[in-house]
Amino acid sequence: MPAISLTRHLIEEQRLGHVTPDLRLLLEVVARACKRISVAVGKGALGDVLGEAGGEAGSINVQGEAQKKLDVISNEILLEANAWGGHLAACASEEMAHCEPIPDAFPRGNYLLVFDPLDGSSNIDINASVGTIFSVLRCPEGTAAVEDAHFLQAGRTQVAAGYCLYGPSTMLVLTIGHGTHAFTLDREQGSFVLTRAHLRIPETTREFAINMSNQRHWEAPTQAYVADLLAGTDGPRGKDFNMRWVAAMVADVHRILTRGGIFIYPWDRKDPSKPGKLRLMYEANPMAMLVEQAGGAATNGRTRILDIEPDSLHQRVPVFLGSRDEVETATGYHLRHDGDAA
Ligand code: AFP
Repeated sequence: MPAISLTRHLIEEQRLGHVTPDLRLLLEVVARACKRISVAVGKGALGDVLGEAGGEAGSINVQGEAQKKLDVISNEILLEANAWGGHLAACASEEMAHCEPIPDAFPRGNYLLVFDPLDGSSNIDINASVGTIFSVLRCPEGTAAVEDAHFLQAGRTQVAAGYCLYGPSTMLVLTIGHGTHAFTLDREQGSFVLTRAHLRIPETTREFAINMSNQRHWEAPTQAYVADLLAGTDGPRGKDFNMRWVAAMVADVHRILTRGGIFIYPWDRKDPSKPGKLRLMYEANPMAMLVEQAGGAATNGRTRILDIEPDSLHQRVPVFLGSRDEVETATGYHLRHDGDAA
């Protein structure tokens, strides 16, 4: 059986009516940009790509976080690659305060692209996994000048979502609403090859991912849920759980898509002004679509992530995603707590 490239996969999806020619082009362009980012990441210390952006003074992004050189390089690669193809109306990035419409010099398409150009960038300097996360929305019909408000659509309206993981191998994981599929970059050929079609997340799990150092800041139902996981066979769950934390959501979610588990970044009291750490549009929505398409579930502890109506481009949310039964259990702790409190 010959290898199925990403190009062939998308052409077959187009024949089935699952993807328009413009969306196919968009996804090919994003994949090409990810190959360029993969090369930049792979150069490491030899490529002058490590460390902070902005020289001595440093550079801070709209999230108030220090930017790494590779954050800036990856952002520029994605913007440049998507500017001229005629498939997009505008891009929004975790690294930019506002959306960036396609320059007037180029034709405008009907899609909006949202991305976190380099997720987990604190891992760059220790040579651990990082990734790019992206989401595609339709530009509302009749939009003359694209503004941030046009991006504020619930995650269930995404037409495609994916990530590229720059790990020991580079992998693109993609959904266009017909299953979640994984492609591995063949570095000799320079193309992504389908290596796992229709990923399925096991419904039950014995593995969880959370940054335990924040434990004292969590709200009561999150404390109770994790305490019961930690109690193992001695507690109400009656089984032992294992824990993993890569500190790059792409890598943690990739493990869950591969062997199951629950990923949690809950609300905490460290900075009560922030309703969670992760961004709805750049991280939670695309990952929730990929996970649901693989048979898993994703909530903010109370509500399905994909049903949250965004109120701003850089909105943050708590995230519980992965194996369906475990996400339902964790969500149950929060809903019961709210019910008791009421
Ligand atoms: P950066 O891309 O800004 O480094 O953040 C990555 C991330 O948002 C997400 O990928 C991780 O799950 C999470 O941060 C790790 O956060 P902690 O450092 O608080 O554990």
